[in-house]
Amino acid sequence: MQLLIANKNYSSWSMRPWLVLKAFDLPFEEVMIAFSAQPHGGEFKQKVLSINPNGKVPVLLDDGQMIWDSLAICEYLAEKFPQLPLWPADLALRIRARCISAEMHSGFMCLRSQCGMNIRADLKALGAKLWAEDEGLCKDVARIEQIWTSRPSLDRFLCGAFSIADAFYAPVVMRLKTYGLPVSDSAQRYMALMMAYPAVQQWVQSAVAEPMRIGYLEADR
Ligand SMILES: N[C@@H](CCC(=O)N[C@@H](CS)C(=O)NCC(=O)O)C(=O)O
Repeated sequence: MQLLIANKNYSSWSMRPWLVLKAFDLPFEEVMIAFSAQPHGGEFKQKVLSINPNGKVPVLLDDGQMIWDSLAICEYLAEKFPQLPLWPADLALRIRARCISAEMHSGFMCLRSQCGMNIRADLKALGAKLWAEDEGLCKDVARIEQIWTSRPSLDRFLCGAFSIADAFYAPVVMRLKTYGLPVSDSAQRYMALMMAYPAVQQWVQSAVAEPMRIGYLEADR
């Protein structure tokens, strides 16, 4: 399997299937296509378009198939490796995992647009300003609090063991940290658990070490 991703510091969609592949120790080759300086264009776009007409990453290439959406990739992996609990084995937990992953996939637009993922940055001052001014952002974080604090056990992941659902919320953990948004003790415990998870640590270390700074993805653009 080959997983096409963009810069680890910025690409929140790439992070999700990458974490799932790593967490379950699935063999894959990572192919990084760096964002270009032009928003949604340049060499990045040309390279991605030559493989995926949708023009976006992540893309999984496997066995002659191309899967071009983070949730579809995770579903594909869950089907390909049915013996592994990519989704929880328990029906109720599996329903919860699927619902919260779908909710993340299609929602939280304020958080996603106002607080772009930028793992190595410290944007707490901007975060405080946004928190004071943006009601939509506060509502998104309140809903995330609800989801995180209703996990089955406060010392475990969103649906017990690490699953696709946690991979979907990993970029939120990064955003809350970068922008210093205020969250409850219970949410902070979940964030600490995620930050200590080996696959997350690996992604973060690579993100911090990336030399490229893409202007339009920085808050001081
Ligand atoms: N819904 C898609 C979103 C993919 C997406 O927006 N990817 C970003 C990178 S994080 C991208 O390729 N952006 C390039 C562009 O829009 O030109 C998924 O889940 O994979």
